[in-house]
Amino acid sequence: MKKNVLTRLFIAASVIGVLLFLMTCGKKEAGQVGNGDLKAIAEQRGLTPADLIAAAKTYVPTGKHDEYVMFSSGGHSGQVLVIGVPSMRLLKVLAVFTPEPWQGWGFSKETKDILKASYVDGKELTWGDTHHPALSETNGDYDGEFLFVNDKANARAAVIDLRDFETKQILKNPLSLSDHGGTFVTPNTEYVIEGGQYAMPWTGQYAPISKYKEQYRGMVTFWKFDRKKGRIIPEESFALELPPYWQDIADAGKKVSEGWIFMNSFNVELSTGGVEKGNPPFEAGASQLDMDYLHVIDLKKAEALFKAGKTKKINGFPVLTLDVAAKEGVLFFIPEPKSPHGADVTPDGNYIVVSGKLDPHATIYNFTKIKKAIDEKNFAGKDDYGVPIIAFDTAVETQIELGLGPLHTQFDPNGYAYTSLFLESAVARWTLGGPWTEKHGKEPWTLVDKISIHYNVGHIAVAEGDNVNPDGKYLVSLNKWAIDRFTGVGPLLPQNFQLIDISNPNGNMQLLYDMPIGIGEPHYAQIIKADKLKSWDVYPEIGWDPGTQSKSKYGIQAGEERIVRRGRTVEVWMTAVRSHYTPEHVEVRKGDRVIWHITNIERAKDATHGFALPYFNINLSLEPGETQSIEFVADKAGVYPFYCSEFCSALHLEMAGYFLVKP
Ligand code: K7E
Ligand code: CUA
Repeated sequence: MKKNVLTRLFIAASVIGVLLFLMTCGKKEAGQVGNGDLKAIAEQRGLTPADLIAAAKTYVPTGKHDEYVMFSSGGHSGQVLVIGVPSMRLLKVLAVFTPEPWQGWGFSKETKDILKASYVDGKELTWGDTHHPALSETNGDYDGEFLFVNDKANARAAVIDLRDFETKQILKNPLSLSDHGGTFVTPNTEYVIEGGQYAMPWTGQYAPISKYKEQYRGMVTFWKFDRKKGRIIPEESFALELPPYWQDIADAGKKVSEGWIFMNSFNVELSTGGVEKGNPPFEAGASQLDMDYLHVIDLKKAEALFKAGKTKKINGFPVLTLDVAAKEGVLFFIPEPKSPHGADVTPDGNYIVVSGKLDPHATIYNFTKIKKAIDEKNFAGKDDYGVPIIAFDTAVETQIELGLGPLHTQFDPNGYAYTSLFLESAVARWTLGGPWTEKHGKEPWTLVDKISIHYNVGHIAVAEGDNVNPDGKYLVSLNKWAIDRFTGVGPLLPQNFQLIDISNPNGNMQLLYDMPIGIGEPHYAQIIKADKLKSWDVYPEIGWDPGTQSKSKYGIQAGEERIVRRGRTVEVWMTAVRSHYTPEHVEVRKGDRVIWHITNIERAKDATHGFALPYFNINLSLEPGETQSIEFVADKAGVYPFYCSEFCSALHLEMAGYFLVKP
């Protein structure tokens, strides 16, 4: 407390110093610029010196770009948010699991097909619950090539190509309808990890809740990623059967622990709820015991067993069953304080930080100790499913009391770790042990600072803060509650992203900015250095199919436009360029099947055209060079004006045509 007051005074004093500097030295140039006087504006708007410093640290002038880009889950929207840091400007909303009209996502045939492939038994899904975006990595560092994200609601995993920031693939998990431990990647993106959450019988099977222990199961799926193809290869992917403990967040080992996966769990009690029958509700039933199990998985061994054909096909998907995993030394458990959340591997790969939602400590496990116990078969018994248990004291390095409700941890280059404190509405900064503290001459495993946030932080994201080379500088606190931070917008409030300056290793953290998120509950985000992203300005060639990232066979050049009838099918090849479509009239007969390909033949950056067709529920976004198709039955006679839905030029309103359906 005392320390906080002192540091605040210190900050205020130094800020006033800066302001005095601004106001006195070179009065006209600094204090009085453009058509305003800084001091007068600050007074008028009630801004403190600290506010002005925060503004100066976040403001990005027009035409200048942000230093970092944050990829945040879009929560219930089923999308991903792209946000500039430190300006906290929303750059884009990437359509993933949910149809998105502006991008034509889920309206063209190509994008409909990607969504359809992820439906459960063909049943349409129109939302997603995105939790954990994961950037692709090379040697444990973000490489800016791909992004992955999971949908907790239906256990799906998506691949986004960061050359055009579009979703390329969505996979339905074949085993479960529930995931949470995903997506996370291995240090060279060999595998995309998708762990389950709520145990259930394998998808499509029924088992009464009384058979929970025998027939309900958890799982973790290892999706094999092919970087060249930019796709997950389901045929080279496999899963691991897990006991019906509710598996939670996972992380891939790195450096010394590369090849290992760490995943926590809750409900080792095997509580099955049923409060209406007089049973303890889940919240109590799943918190009876003092310990749950940290899952430690030898991925290399699991992969070898899969390749050796030791898996069993379940729902057509290869699964390494529990008995094989336990017998062959693929899976190990270590007790962790009850109801844990977060399993974060330190940048050096040697420690795994697990927080206890109901425990004020972060527990730090030492991978070297875990590995030694496994090598020496130093086990403290087995669980009911035959999985070897490593004793808590054998594996733990230390525990640090951080505050109330610790959840997730990230790192910086100065040897600090940062942990969100949900119940306390704060972020804690503490020192790592080992070589980190030796290098920086600090007291190891010590809480050094805390900053209040508003309110109830879930995940935090530090710039490059979960890879092997954290950048630090900025931390974004992804807060669940906003309460009084914004103008009232009804009882459903936006969530609050708070930008925090963590750049001074010897000073305090400083709150810089609030960004409301009005699109769902974003859980996790990753922040990458902007210059690592190599996005395309326009598609490489005219007639490009983003679905395959290659030339579409339906792409055409100017002059190749045509309408061809084959029986009851009419196929249209159309071009779009400022400011007309060719052809402008398309006439069919009622009942015809219409297949319509449109190519934007522009080469100028940002020269996007739309294609809106009433009644048939179609809107496309055609970026320069792109070809997209639509397919529908002209089931109603009439005249349908179509138009360009992107304001592309002075004569944009004239970019239109008539679709005529003869009775
Ligand atoms: Cu919200 Cu990572 Cu899904 Cu924690 S999770 S907060
Ligand atoms: Cu093309 Cu407006």
